Amino acid sequence: MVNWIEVDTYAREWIKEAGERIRKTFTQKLDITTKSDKNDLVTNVDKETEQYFIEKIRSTYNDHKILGEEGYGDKPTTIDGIVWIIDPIDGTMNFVHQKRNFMISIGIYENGVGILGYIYDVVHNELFYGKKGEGVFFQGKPVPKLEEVSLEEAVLGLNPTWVTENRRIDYSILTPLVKRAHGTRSYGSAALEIAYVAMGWMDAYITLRLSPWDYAAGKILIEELGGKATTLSGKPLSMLEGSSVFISKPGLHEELLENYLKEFKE
Ligand code: 2AM
Ligand code: CA
Ligand code: CA
Ligand code: CA
Repeated sequence: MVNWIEVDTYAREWIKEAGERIRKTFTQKLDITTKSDKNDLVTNVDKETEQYFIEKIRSTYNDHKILGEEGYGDKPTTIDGIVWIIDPIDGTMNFVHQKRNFMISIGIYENGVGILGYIYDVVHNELFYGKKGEGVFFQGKPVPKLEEVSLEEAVLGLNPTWVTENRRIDYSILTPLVKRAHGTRSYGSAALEIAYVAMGWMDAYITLRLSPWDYAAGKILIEELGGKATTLSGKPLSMLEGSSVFISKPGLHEELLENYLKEFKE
């Protein structure tokens, strides 16, 4: 039997300490490199933070597996057992340019089921936390369930580049969606945007390509609150490979899938 209370206690302690370490780097010079393209950055702090978590987890739970963005984990090929899915800094572009609007994101899964989710706003020292069957909490206070909303009343999170010409989706599909929505926002951190939907600060989040560490924690929070977390064509999200991501309040999810997104090809 897994002692989830103990796992939760450790996870919080490590997230807090990792956050303190990241805040201390604000006055230091960063070592920045690019990955797949010019928008895809990684710094020494991303790598050191992931290594910090891995060392803590391995020395405490040697039977747990770790999937981390920067590749220092186990690169699991199945989702069996306990798997920690870690994004040490979600929103690295924001970390580099703004020193704000970035998150530590950790989802802990048991045989593919999300049990504990943490999205930690390092700069504000604020934790969005969810536990399967026990609810979602922001700064320790319970977060209400998500309620239905129409597109006209909704604020959508999406990246403006998807509404220009791009290879993944015809902008003629997204343009009317943007026009009908009450408003759109783009924060540049998937974990932050999913946490904001959980809080009701936005109503949906749409993005064309993410990896499991970007949404592993957020999916737990959203589903615990009665929201939906799927691909843009409505399929389940995988914790082993990436896809498009569509996070939404109930009702709005069905409306957008039916009227705008269901033709999306992965
Ligand atoms: P990251 O900062 O951890 O890389 C906006 O860029 C959001 O998309 C961030 O949450 C970012 O996570 C994520 N993302 C996923 N794949 C990306 C890529 N190839 N380039 C830039 N951002 C990416
Ligand atoms: Ca990255
Ligand atoms: Ca990320
Ligand atoms: Ca990252």
